[in-house]
Amino acid sequence: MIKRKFIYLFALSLFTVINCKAALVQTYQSDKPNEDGYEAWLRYQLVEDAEMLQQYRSMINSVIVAGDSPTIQAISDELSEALPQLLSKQLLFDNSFTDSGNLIIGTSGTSARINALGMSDELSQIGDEGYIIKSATIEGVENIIIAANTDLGLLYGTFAFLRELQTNADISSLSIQSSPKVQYRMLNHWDNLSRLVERGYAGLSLWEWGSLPEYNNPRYTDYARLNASIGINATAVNNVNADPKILTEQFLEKLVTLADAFRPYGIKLFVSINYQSPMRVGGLDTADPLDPDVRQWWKDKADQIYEMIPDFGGFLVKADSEGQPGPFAYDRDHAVGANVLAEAVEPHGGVVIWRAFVYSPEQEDRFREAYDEFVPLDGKFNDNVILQVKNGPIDFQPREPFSPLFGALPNTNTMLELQITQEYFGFDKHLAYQGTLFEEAIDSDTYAKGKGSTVGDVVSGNVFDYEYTGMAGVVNLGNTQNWTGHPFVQSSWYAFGRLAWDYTLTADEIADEWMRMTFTNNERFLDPIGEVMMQSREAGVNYRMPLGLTHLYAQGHHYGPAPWTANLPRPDWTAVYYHKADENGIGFDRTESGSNAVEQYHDEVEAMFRNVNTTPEDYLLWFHHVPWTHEMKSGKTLWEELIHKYYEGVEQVRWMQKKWESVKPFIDEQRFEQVKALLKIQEKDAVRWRNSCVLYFQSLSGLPIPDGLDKPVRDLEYYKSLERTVYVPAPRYND
Ligand code: BDP
Repeated sequence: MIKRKFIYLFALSLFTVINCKAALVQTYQSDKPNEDGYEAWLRYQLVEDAEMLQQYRSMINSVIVAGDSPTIQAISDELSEALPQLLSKQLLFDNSFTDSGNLIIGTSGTSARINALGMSDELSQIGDEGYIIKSATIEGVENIIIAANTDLGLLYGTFAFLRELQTNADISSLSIQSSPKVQYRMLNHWDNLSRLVERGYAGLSLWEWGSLPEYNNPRYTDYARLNASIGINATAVNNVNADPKILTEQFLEKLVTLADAFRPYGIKLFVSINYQSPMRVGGLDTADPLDPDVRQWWKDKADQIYEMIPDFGGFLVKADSEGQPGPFAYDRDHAVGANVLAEAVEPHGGVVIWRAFVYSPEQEDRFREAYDEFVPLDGKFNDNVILQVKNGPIDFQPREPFSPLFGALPNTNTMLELQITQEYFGFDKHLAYQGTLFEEAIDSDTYAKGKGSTVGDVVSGNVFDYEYTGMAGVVNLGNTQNWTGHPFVQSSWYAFGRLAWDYTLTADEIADEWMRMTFTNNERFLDPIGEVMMQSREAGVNYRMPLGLTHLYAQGHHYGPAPWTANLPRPDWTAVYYHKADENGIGFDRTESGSNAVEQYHDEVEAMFRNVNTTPEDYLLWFHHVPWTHEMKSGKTLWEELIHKYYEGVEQVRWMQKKWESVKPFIDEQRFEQVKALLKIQEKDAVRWRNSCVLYFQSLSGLPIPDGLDKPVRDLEYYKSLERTVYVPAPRYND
């Protein structure tokens, strides 16, 4: 009897197991084919919304592209690839005008039909790169037209139109006019000639120096397409810690192939140069900018480059920073140093982008340095020099106040440098959409000319009358199939381009666009993952360095926590320099009782940050050293608030994991599983960050972990040991 019962139970459980497995497999499988992410946001899948699909199919029957240039060819190629897939229908691509709806693309010079619409007023408002997309009745037929003043404007308009379809927008009465708000919308690659990418976590450099110039890898064109689709029009292809060899004839020839691949897509090529190039590859015995031979060498070099690449953008320069050579060796300042290069490229219409990322071991407060070095030079740079300033005064930290240089240089073209690659945000492992960080930086009010002089307004030349304007994004693109490693790093690349085009867009709307194009238009995906994206950066701040803490990273690779770091050759490489925690309190005093860096801001901002009560709590420890008992707005003590934030960060990651789990049915398995696995790593890392910091700060404050929060099981020594034992793959620092 017992035996029979056992067999029966065994059979029943076997049956249940098999059934559950079947059920699991069933819900597990979505009907989406696997994707490797190579196409990024240019996926051109069949339009998901049936009503919209119907609308598009009826409105677009023939495509008419006027003109004849490599850019026009690129437009035709893109449309003939995209439209049949998006609409799953055959269209005419032979420029025939049908009486059932056409897509007409041209300038008033190349298209008689567009010319006949008499759009000169509208066209005069959009400049060289802008576009107009609208519905227009021509010869009694409803058409959609894309008009611009140049072929490049048409290309941007084409991608914008495709975006409408990809995001399933209603196109029945279109009226879009758009033009970029800054001139140079640029990527900075920190790629070494060895193909290791500094702070890049997505494989080797895209640029295959070994097979260039002969082999034009089609990936270069896909790179250009993706960038042009978000309005990027410039790229510096090599590391700012530059190898002088980039200027040798051998490498210039290789660069020609890249420039040729980028040109149809409107992307100008820049190179980062090493300031000692005249010596290192030019055979001179000095690189003094005022030496006549050096001046001549740069002129000759520029002439040679422009001979080979007529639309070459110019030079990007990191000088006298982190050991890079520069004009200081000859007792010349940054302006003298930059101007010699500027003179060399000026006859060819080139620019010199001079970076303001400088800090020396002598300074009491690294925050102050760039401002103190560059403000006295305002007005001394040639007109074709642009100063490139990182968003914050230190270095791409999870949260920084804006750099006081924005708004302090009325006579020096100033552009904004943002970081897309997640050097300080968990590399290719953590989900941390940077759109919100970019938006926060861009929207910061400098008060340079009273309220409403945001960083975006400054770098677009609205506050001061800059000759050249721009934004640069440091990217990690590599030869990994999906370009960025973590699929969501693509969203920060996308957001950078969209914001560089129009800094008034919001991170939220950009995230929505990106998700629709990259994953699906299904609201059941968009709602939860939109929330995840919008909170992801804040989660990263919370589990690493909330309330204005900075730079608690392990030295070198910047991945894991090491708030205990002290006694390095330079104090500003240690964590204790930044948090200044002891048994009484924590934070960097930048008021008059400390470094007084707050004085670098315009009055209104200075007043806000100078006063502990008006400093937003997110920035509190950036500007004030406060006792652990300091009362926060919530009524908690600073100590309690800090610990709660650390715990909240971990909970946010767990919440992100749950949200991700909920969208399994709506996307392909491959990308679902990748992100899921990465979130698991992120959760583990977040716990490590939290416990390391909480235990370390507790060792100083002596205060208990607030009630209701689980105490870490392991002790501080264990977390310290992880700094030595956990391997972190990071090119240049470990390999
Ligand atoms: C820091 C990076 C370093 C870069 C430097 C820079 O750690 O690798 O070379 O910035 O911007 O963030 O020059």
